Amino acid sequence: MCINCGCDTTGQPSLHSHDHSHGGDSTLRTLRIEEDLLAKNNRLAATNRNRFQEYRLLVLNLVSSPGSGKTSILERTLSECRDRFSFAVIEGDQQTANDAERIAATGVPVRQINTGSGCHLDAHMIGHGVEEFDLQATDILMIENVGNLVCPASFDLGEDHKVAVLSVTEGEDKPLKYPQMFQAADLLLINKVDLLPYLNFDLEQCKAFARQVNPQIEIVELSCQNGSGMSQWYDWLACALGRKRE
Ligand SMILES: Nc1nc2c(ncn2[C@@H]2O[C@H](COP(=O)(O)OP(=O)(O)OP(=O)(O)O)[C@@H](O)[C@H]2O)c(=O)[nH]1
Ligand SMILES: [Mg+2]
Repeated sequence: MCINCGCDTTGQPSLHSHDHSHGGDSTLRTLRIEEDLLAKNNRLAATNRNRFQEYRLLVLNLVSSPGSGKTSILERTLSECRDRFSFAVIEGDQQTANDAERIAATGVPVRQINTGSGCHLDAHMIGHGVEEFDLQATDILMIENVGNLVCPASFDLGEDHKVAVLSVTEGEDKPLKYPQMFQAADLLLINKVDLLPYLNFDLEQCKAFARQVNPQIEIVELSCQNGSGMSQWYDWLACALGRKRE
């Protein structure tokens, strides 16, 4: 169990061999604290969701391991879609404002949240994170979560969709190894496909693994380096916003 964030809250406590006592009901207490933590987050996420609904704002939570290309995808998307949609961005990282600076260079309003030792964004952070945005004038709020394929899966931020990003340098088995994240996502962006000629990455196998853990997941292959597949992603954004505004 992660002591930073209380993740693994929905699963069973991990088993280990016992030649010692746990001193009463400490495992039970740990589970209760985790349940309280998630219940509180879920309440705040519901408040966020109601607020976003008032503005019919499409909210996406981008989740992935570090370096899969979340910020690069956002940079290209914001630059190429500035005439189609108005955006705001929240950047989550443990430290630095590097990603917020990259987004600010596109001219889109951005807020950096540093989580310190924390390994995910939570609903409370997002509630405060949007305070300075003009939500009335915004179509799509992009939230780039902390790079981590585990903990962000458990924390609802009030988003409409989690969008998982997996780059081809990470190996095609990641959906099987980290199923919670791929089960929680509605869309999988497979990024860096420009690198496929140099790798032993089995794209079809990766897609099959993703569908094995989540048969409903939509998949877009793209490269934000050479632009291939980006228009499919933009079409997905337009559809998702359209559904939100129906
Ligand atoms: N070849 C190639 N490189 C890419 C692509 N997308 C991103 N990169 C590179 O991958 C590295 C990481 O990209 P970022 O956009 O910073 O990744 P990130 O997911 O935002 O990283 P964290 O915020 O640290 O989790 C950078 O060196 C990018 O230039 C791509 O489509 N193709
Ligand atoms: Mg980033």
